[in-house]
Amino acid sequence: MFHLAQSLYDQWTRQEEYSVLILGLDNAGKTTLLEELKSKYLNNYSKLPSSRIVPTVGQNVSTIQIGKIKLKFWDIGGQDALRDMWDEYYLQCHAILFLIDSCDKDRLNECSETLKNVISDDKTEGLPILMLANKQDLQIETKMDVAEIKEVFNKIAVNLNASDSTVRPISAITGEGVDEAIDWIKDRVILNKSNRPPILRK
Ligand code: G3D
Ligand code: MG
Repeated sequence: MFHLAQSLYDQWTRQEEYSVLILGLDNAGKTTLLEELKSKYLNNYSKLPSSRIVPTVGQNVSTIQIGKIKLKFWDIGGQDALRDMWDEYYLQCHAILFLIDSCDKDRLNECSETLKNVISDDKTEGLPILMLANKQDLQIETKMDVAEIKEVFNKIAVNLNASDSTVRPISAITGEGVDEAIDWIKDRVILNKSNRPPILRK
């Protein structure tokens, strides 16, 4: 009897944990975004100054609590050599955040080809994909606005039949757009949980 009560109690108190991959070319702002998430959603976390954010080798992982669920973010590095390892994470994740540097027109083609590779991999089929037009705070002539970025990236997602995706503006440095991005991800992983069930944590 005690065991039954204990197991029911365990089930009630367990929390759903969903993993979110943060992908994008090197320099897109992935690690800066993770720092912003930590400082916004973790108690007593002081953000690293941007001078201390170095190119990511290996992975940065952080888990935040949003309402009743946990979101575990994985920043796994975007340099060319590291991109080959992304697919090892696809089957374990529940959503993808794909960061685009809105000020780097020169690498737009490389960036869109990279997104195509992500979406056309069978292992990402059905995953919610949130494309973030980052660095919107910068006031420089070469900055692409969200409409321009949507024009390129929405088309890719639609052509490749990504089942649930959108493009949103963001600034990982000022934090603008971050809450809305997290809300989108939270709603989508819950909607998709029969396809990708969460991990239950105590
Ligand atoms: P990565 O992890 O995707 O490789 P980083 O990218 O987080 O290391 O960021 C790369 C550079 O872009 C950093 O500048 C960082 O401060 C800057 N950056 C990231 N997000 C934003 C943003 O939203 N706005 C602005 N203005 N800059 C951003 P440095 O100069 O340190 O290389
Ligand atoms: Mg990094």
